[in-house]
Amino acid sequence: MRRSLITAALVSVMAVTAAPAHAAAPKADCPPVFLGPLTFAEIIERWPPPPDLPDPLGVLNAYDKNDDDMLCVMETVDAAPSPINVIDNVAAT
Ligand SMILES: [Ca+2]
Repeated sequence: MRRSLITAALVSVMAVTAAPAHAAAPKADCPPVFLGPLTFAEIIERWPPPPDLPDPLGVLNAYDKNDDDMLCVMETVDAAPSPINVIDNVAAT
Protein backbone atom coordinates (compact mmCIF):
# COMPACT_ATOMS: atom_id res chain seq x y z
CA MET A 1 0.00 0.00 0.00
CA ARG A 2 2.74 2.45 0.98
CA ARG A 3 4.71 1.60 -2.17
CA SER A 4 1.82 2.37 -4.48
CA LEU A 5 1.34 5.75 -2.81
CA ILE A 6 5.01 6.60 -3.44
CA THR A 7 4.69 5.53 -7.07
CA ALA A 8 1.61 7.68 -7.52
CA ALA A 9 3.41 10.65 -5.98
CA LEU A 10 6.37 10.21 -8.33
CA VAL A 11 4.11 10.01 -11.37
CA SER A 12 2.35 13.23 -10.42
CA VAL A 13 5.70 15.01 -9.92
CA MET A 14 6.86 13.87 -13.34
CA ALA A 15 3.66 15.07 -14.97
CA VAL A 16 4.03 18.51 -13.39
CA THR A 17 7.67 18.91 -14.42
CA ALA A 18 6.97 17.77 -17.99
CA ALA A 19 4.21 20.32 -18.60
CA PRO A 20 6.23 23.58 -18.68
CA ALA A 21 8.63 22.34 -21.40
CA HIS A 22 5.72 21.54 -23.69
CA ALA A 23 3.97 24.82 -22.92
CA ALA A 24 7.13 26.77 -23.75
CA ALA A 25 7.24 25.48 -27.35
CA PRO A 26 6.63 28.19 -29.95
CA LYS A 27 2.96 28.37 -30.79
CA ALA A 28 1.78 28.72 -34.35
CA ASP A 29 -1.82 27.76 -34.78
CA CYS A 30 -4.49 27.36 -37.44
CA PRO A 31 -7.92 28.98 -37.72
CA PRO A 32 -10.67 26.72 -36.31
CA VAL A 33 -12.01 25.60 -39.71
CA PHE A 34 -8.56 24.36 -40.75
CA LEU A 35 -6.78 21.16 -39.74
CA GLY A 36 -3.30 21.38 -38.34
CA PRO A 37 -0.71 22.62 -38.07
CA LEU A 38 0.47 19.67 -40.19
CA THR A 39 3.92 18.86 -41.57
CA PHE A 40 4.43 18.61 -45.33
CA ALA A 41 4.80 14.82 -44.97
CA GLU A 42 1.53 14.54 -43.07
CA ILE A 43 -0.28 16.57 -45.74
CA ILE A 44 1.14 14.51 -48.64
CA GLU A 45 0.35 11.26 -46.84
CA ARG A 46 -3.24 12.25 -46.08
CA TRP A 47 -4.01 13.99 -49.38
CA PRO A 48 -1.71 12.43 -52.00
CA PRO A 49 -0.92 14.97 -54.75
CA PRO A 50 -1.85 14.21 -58.36
CA PRO A 51 0.86 12.09 -60.04
CA ASP A 52 1.42 14.79 -62.67
CA LEU A 53 2.28 17.44 -60.06
CA PRO A 54 6.05 17.79 -60.51
CA ASP A 55 7.07 19.22 -57.11
CA PRO A 56 4.47 18.83 -54.34
CA LEU A 57 6.98 19.77 -51.64
CA GLY A 58 7.87 22.93 -53.55
CA VAL A 59 4.19 23.85 -53.82
CA LEU A 60 3.66 23.34 -50.09
CA ASN A 61 6.86 25.22 -49.31
CA ALA A 62 5.55 28.22 -51.24
CA TYR A 63 2.67 28.49 -48.74
CA ASP A 64 4.99 28.24 -45.73
CA LYS A 65 5.48 31.95 -45.11
CA ASN A 66 6.76 31.63 -41.54
CA ASP A 67 9.21 28.90 -42.61
CA ASP A 68 8.43 26.35 -39.87
CA ASP A 69 7.51 23.52 -42.30
CA MET A 70 3.94 23.50 -40.97
CA LEU A 71 0.71 24.39 -42.77
CA CYS A 72 -3.04 24.47 -42.16
CA VAL A 73 -5.38 22.49 -44.41
CA MET A 74 -9.11 22.78 -45.09
CA GLU A 75 -10.85 20.01 -46.99
CA THR A 76 -13.05 21.41 -49.73
CA VAL A 77 -16.41 20.01 -50.77
CA ASP A 78 -15.99 20.60 -54.49
CA ALA A 79 -12.86 18.63 -55.22
CA ALA A 80 -11.78 20.17 -58.53
CA PRO A 81 -9.03 20.97 -59.15
CA SER A 82 -7.64 20.47 -55.63
CA PRO A 83 -9.34 18.63 -52.77
CA ILE A 84 -7.80 20.91 -50.15
CA ASN A 85 -7.16 24.54 -49.40
CA VAL A 86 -3.79 25.28 -47.83
CA ILE A 87 -2.76 28.33 -45.83
CA ASP A 88 0.21 29.03 -43.61
CA ASN A 89 -0.09 28.60 -39.89
CA VAL A 90 0.31 31.91 -38.12
CA ALA A 91 3.01 32.39 -35.53
CA ALA A 92 1.66 33.68 -32.24
CA THR A 93 3.16 36.93 -30.99
CA1 LIG B 1 4.26 27.58 -41.61
